[in-house]
Amino acid sequence: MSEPTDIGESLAATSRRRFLRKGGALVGGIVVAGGLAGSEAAAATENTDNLPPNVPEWMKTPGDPMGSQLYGTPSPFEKDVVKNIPKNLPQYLSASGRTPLQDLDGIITPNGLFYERHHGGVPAIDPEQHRLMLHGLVDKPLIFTMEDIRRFPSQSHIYFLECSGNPGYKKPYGKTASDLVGLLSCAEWTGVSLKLVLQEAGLQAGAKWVIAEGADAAAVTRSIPIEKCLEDAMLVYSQNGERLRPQQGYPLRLLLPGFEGNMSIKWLRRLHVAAEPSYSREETSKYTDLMPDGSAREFTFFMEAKSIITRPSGGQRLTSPGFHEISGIAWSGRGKIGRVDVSVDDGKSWQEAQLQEPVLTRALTRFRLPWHWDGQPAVIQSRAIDQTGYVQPTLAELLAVRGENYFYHNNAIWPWRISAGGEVTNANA
Ligand SMILES: Nc1nc2c(c(=O)[nH]1)N[C@H]1C(S)=C(S)[C@@H](COP(=O)(O)O)O[C@H]1N2
Ligand SMILES: [Mo]
Repeated sequence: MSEPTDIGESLAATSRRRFLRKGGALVGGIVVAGGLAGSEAAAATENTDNLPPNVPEWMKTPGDPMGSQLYGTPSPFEKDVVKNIPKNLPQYLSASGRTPLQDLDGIITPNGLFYERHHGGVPAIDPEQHRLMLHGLVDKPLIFTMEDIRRFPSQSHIYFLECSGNPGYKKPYGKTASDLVGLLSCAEWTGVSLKLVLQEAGLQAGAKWVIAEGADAAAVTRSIPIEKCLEDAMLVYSQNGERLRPQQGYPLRLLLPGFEGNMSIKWLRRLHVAAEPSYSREETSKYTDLMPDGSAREFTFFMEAKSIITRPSGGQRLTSPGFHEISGIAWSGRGKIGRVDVSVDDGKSWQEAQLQEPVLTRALTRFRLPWHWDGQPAVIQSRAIDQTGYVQPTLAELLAVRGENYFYHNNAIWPWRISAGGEVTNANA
């Protein structure tokens, strides 16, 4: 490792300079030298009144009183951490807003930053007037109020949700991790096991599909195989502890862990148990992949293993050579992430990243790799391997199989290019 060994010299250069301490693994802050932390250069451009050894402004008077905010919001200094609504796409009724993945830590998406994707706007539903109808091949057709749903035994699980149009382009445009894969979020969901609700109505012989319909203007409809309904499907009313946001399906949504996002019907109003799928718009004209031989992949369901480095990532900048933690997220609709490999040399060699425990099934998994950047141009990327042994493909590998027509289900590796100046950009763009 090359690093400044003379701390005095490093400080003289600039008080803001980060350095590695010899033998230590951490990035140092500012060492207090002679009671004065700011160099002349820094003092010229920055207000140092609030820096040590001074007592900062915010310690001199009491802070805001309790009750000034009845629902907490982030610090005003975090005002740029917001949903990413692409301006190059028409954003009207069929719209999407992406999670700013590059600004988040851990695996849980705050509710205000959860991605949103809707085909007919966000309906304003009064929960008192909302009903879920369950009919078709059942012994006892039922209509539930929200109160009825909440009387069932509840359960909570952490699962990711990803749109199959994430990013929805074969050539990845976009600058940031959010531009590329921001139609992805992860939350703790609370609700009822769909299996339990189906058992309440009693499934009849021949029940092979459950057709779910939303109460929005688009009446988004998808057919779900009965096996999934009896496995881990949930009827969800809460997200990260509070009731669903209107954008996420308030007051009730379906959640199909690991399946493509459009099947997790929001504003859920109807479950029709049937022998055949409905062949709705969302499973025929949309969300199918036209293959080179002219056939179409339909009912693909599972989101295959995928990962992305979120730090450092597009739009960010490495301020100086030295220690940088490479950190990102990995996920698989098939189950748990088994391993994540990271390459810092344009794919020539790979190192195994550390996975944050606990690794959860069908949830995001945070991975990390300590890295020493030598200040030279570099290409960094991650590759997820899930518990089934499936390996996340490169874009070239994916294109070779899927051809030029495909749009959905793009789970390719996204490399980032780092320039000598530390700028991070999309290496595929
Ligand atoms: N009723 C209804 N359900 C819906 C949609 C919709 O437009 N209407 N959009 C689907 C799509 S395409 C996705 S990716 C997910 C998005 O869920 P989110 O907005 O909570 O992130 O919801 C799905 N469920
Ligand atoms: Mo979607």
